[in-house]
Amino acid sequence: MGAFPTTIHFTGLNTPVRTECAIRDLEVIGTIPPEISGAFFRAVPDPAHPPMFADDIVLSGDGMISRFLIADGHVDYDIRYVRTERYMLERKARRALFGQYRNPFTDDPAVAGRDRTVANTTPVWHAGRLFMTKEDGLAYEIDPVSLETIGRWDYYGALRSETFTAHPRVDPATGEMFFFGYEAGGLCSRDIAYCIADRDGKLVSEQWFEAPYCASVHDFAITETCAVFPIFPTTADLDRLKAGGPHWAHQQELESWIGIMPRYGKTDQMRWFRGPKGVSAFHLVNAFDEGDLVHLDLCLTDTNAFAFMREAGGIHRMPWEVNGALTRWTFDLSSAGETFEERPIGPPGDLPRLRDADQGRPYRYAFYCSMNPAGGPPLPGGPVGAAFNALVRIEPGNGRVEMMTLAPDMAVSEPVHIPSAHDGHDGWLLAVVDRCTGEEAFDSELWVIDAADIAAGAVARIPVPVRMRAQVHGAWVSAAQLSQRKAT
Ligand code: V55
Ligand code: FE
Repeated sequence: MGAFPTTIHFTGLNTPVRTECAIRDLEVIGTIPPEISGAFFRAVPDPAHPPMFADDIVLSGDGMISRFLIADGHVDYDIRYVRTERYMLERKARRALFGQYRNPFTDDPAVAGRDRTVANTTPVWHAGRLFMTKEDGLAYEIDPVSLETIGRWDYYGALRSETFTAHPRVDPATGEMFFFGYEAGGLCSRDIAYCIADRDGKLVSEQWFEAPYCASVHDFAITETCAVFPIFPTTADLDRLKAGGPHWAHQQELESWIGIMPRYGKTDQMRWFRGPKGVSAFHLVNAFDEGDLVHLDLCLTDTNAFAFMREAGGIHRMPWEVNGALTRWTFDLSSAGETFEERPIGPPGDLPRLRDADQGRPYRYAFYCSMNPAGGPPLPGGPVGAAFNALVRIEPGNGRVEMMTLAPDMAVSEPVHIPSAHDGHDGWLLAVVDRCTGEEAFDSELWVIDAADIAAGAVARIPVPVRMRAQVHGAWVSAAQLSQRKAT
C-alpha cells in the first residue's frame, strides 16, 4: 500500500505526522510557574509507513518519543522515532513489513522471528533511565537528552519474560519498580512474570504464574503490602492468530478475576477473587491497604472500550453505548470466599493520573480524562476513536468532583502531575490540548493547569507550531531526576 487508509485510525487527530523535529523556545502565553523544571515525555504512535492492511489501527503505530523540556519559563519541544528493530527494518525496506496488530502470522516472511514491538505506549523513568514501553515486547531504552534509542532493555540479560508492561508502578518510599509481563512465555501463553527492580534498577525478583486465561493485562496495582492483578475477559487464541485473525476478542459472558498476593511474597500465595462478567478496565488509578482491606480504584467499563476488541467478540455497540464509572472495588483479605464490594466513586473516564508520592497509598486526589456532560459529539481521534474533552479531579475521601470542561471541538490528552515545593499547594498539571480549526485542521497547545483549581483552565498556554498526533501516555521527569541519569 502506497497511501494511508482514510479510516479514523489515519485521519483527524490520528493523521500520520511522521516528522522528527527540534524546536527551541516555544511561544508562551501567560507565565509558567518558575518551580516547573523538567521534562514532559510523551509516547506518540505515528506510523512511519502506510500499513500492510487497510484495517490497521492506531495501536500499531511506530512509537515516537516526544519531550517538552521546561526550565526558567522556557520550553523546548523535540520528537523522534524510537529506533525499534521493526522501525529500522521497515525504514530500510521503505515499506511496512509487519502485518496486523499483534499477529506475526500476517507479517512479510522476510521479518519472521524479528522483534515486532513498536514501543509506543508509555515513557517510563526508573533508576536514572528512560524507557519506551509497549506490552507486547521488551522496553527500549532512550537517551533522555538526545532522545536517541540506546537499545532493547532486558536487565543485562536477566529478564526472562518476553514482554514488559506499559504500566509499571514505582513505590515512592523504596524506589523499587514493580512490573509484570503477560504472554511472558510466548504468544497466547497464560504466563505472567511478576518482577521487581530495586531502586538502583537491578532486577531482584522475577516469578511466573498462570492467569485463569490468556487475557489482555494492560495495568496492575500495588499497595504497601500487596500486588493486585486484574484479569478481564478480553482473550487471545493461537489458532485464531494462525488463521490471520485478530489477537484480541472480548468475551462478554466470561468472568473477570482479580489476583492479590503479598507484594514481596511468592506467586503461589495469589488469592483469586471472582469479578463481574464482561467488564473491562485498561487503567487503574491506585490501590491501597486499610487493615485487612485492599481498595482498588479503576476506570471500569461494562464492555471493552476498544471497538476492534468488541467486534472481534461479536459485540456490536456504539462508543456512547459503553457505560462505566470510576469504581472502587474493596477486597477483605480476612474473610474467605471469592466475592468483594463495588461502588462508583466518579464519572466515567480514563487515563488516570496520580501524584507519584501517593502510589500504593491512600490518596487525597487524582485526575483523569472524561467527557464534558454538556458537550456535543467528541472530536474523532486517539486510540479508541473519540477524544476526551474534559479533565476531572476527584477526591475519593469526600466525593468532591471538579471538572475542566472544553468545547466540543477540543480534546485533552492524559495529564502529568508536577508536585509543588510550596507547602499546601497541590502542584501543577501539564496536558496537550488540541482544537479543530477547520476540516482536517488542528492546533495544539501545551496547557499548564493549577492542580488545585482545574476548573479555571490554563494558567499558561504554549502553542506548538507543528502538527501533533494524539499521544497515549506521558511521564514527568523533574530536572533533579534528570540530573541523576545513568551514563549509558
Ligand atoms: C492500550 C494501548 C496500546 C496497546 C494496548 O491503552 C492497549 C491501551 C498504545 O498501545 O497496544
Ligand atoms: Fe495504558
